[in-house]
Amino acid sequence: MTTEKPLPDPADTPPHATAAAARPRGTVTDPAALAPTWPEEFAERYRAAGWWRGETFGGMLRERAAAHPDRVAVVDPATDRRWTYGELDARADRLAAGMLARGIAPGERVVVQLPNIAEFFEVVFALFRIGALPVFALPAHRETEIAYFCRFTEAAAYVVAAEHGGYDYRALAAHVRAEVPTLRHVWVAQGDPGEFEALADVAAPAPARPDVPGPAPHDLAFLQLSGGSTGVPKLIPRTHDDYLYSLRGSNEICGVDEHSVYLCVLPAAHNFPLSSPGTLGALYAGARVVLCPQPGPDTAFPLIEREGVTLTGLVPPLALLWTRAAETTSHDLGSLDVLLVGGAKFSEEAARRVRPALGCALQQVFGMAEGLVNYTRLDDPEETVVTTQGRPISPDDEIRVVDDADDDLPPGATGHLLTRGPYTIRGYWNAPEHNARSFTADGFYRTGDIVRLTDTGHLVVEGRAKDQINRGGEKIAAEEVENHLLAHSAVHDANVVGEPDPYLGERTCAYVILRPGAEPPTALAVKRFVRARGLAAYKVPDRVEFVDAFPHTGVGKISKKDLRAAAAQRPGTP
Ligand code: OOB
Repeated sequence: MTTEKPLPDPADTPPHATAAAARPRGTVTDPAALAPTWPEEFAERYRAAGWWRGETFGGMLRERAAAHPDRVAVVDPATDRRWTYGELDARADRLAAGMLARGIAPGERVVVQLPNIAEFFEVVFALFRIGALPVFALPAHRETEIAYFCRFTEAAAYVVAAEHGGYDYRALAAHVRAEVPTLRHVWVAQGDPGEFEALADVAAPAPARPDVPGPAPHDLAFLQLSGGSTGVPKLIPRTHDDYLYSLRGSNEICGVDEHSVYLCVLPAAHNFPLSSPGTLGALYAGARVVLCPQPGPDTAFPLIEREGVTLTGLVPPLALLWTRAAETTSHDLGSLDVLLVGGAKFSEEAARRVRPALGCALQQVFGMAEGLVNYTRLDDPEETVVTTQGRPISPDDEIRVVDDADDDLPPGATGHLLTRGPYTIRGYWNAPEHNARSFTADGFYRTGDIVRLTDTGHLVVEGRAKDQINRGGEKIAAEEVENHLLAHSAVHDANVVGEPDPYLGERTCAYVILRPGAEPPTALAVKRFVRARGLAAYKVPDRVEFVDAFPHTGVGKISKKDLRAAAAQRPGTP
């Protein structure tokens, strides 16, 4: 039994811990009404199969804290803090009580943009306890993205660190608050809060429990961001039941138990380090999470040695860097049992180097924030581990490989991957038009990935049909960047494609047709223009090329295929 309950005696609850009258009486959009869900017969099947067990995140932490309050849950090396399960649980309660007192209501959205610091977990578990929904932004996001997330989700609050990586998030917050009327609070989790409220002051000063019933297991837990292929990112509604199942399944496949130590190297809010098996998988298992402030080997290797890290997850460019650095490191990496690599295609040659260099097992992971996650298994033959991207977590993950007309292809053929299952969403948040395109009538998600199934049921990713660039695991929707390029007064038309890059796998090239008669900008000026639009830096085109015309297909559409081919032949120029 894991559903949250208020304290039995309300008299024990300090006044600030109640959902006080302070909350504006404006309408709180009912999040469930905006999120398509599984038809009842599927939900029943997933419950009967034992995939959905009626747990919630708030209840999960409560249970772990009761079972082993003194075990370390989260290590934050940058600030030399070690929070036990008991402490994390109590902190989440106090923060939830403080947020309720400030009018955050169940179902409301709170944009969370934090680096890899302990407060990330305090904040998300506080929100889980209330039943308010974290919206997971990445530290790289800037004004354009954050304002959009806040506006689109009608967010009530936004949580940042004062500074990170030389960037001042308070300035970003001031900008966003001025633009988004629903945003009632900005909370600063670390550093000088400036004009905003420090998160430490939001938390109730004395032990307190949030005076709300808490969410039900089938309720939404959070909104995750899609990599996307459209002009603006789509939001992915995940429930407690479905996400917790993906954690349990991932833990089993990756051998995570209470003795594991997970190093969180990638940005904590991303679905891969969050759940595959990630920090939440580790906490589910009662294991230890170590937050890595920087992803490079210079930071990570000493932490692996000091904390006895047993597993971690990396995108391919980082895996390459680590593999190279491991050959000469003086640090003892002997505790590392498993390295998960995913987010983008890991080349076979690089995959072969992992075990000899790092002395650990490799698991490839091919996942998506929309749901489906595939892993190579720890007992798979080496050839399978280095040549495939794994097989699904669940026996109830349905996989279809189809042609352009949605007809199933014969076994082993290469085609579009469609999927449906107990932890794959049935639709994006508040996006009926996208949903009609991104899902089949019977609920399969169109992943946009081109795959082939081996006779052992493993998937090999062969390409991509979606108009997206995968820049070393960071996803860029071509249309989003094209829209920003088109805002330049000298730009007549623009197309963004991926081109091969030896380190990132792919990088971006923008083909631009200038407006006749306009003062021609330099490539650098165009990049600066995009940057100044308030976009995450990874979305700024790596290369800008001016052309007179775009190649066309037989029916007169612009041929991105030909542009990609042209870009592939001319890499190297900035
Ligand atoms: C992960 O999630 P997202 O949502 O950032 O991106 C999903 C997309 C997939 O549809 C695919 O196009 C690509 O990223 N991808 C891979 C891959 N893993 C992801 N392409 C080739 N090989 C792989 N191993 O990226 C994500 C979520 C959970 C776990 C791992 C990765």
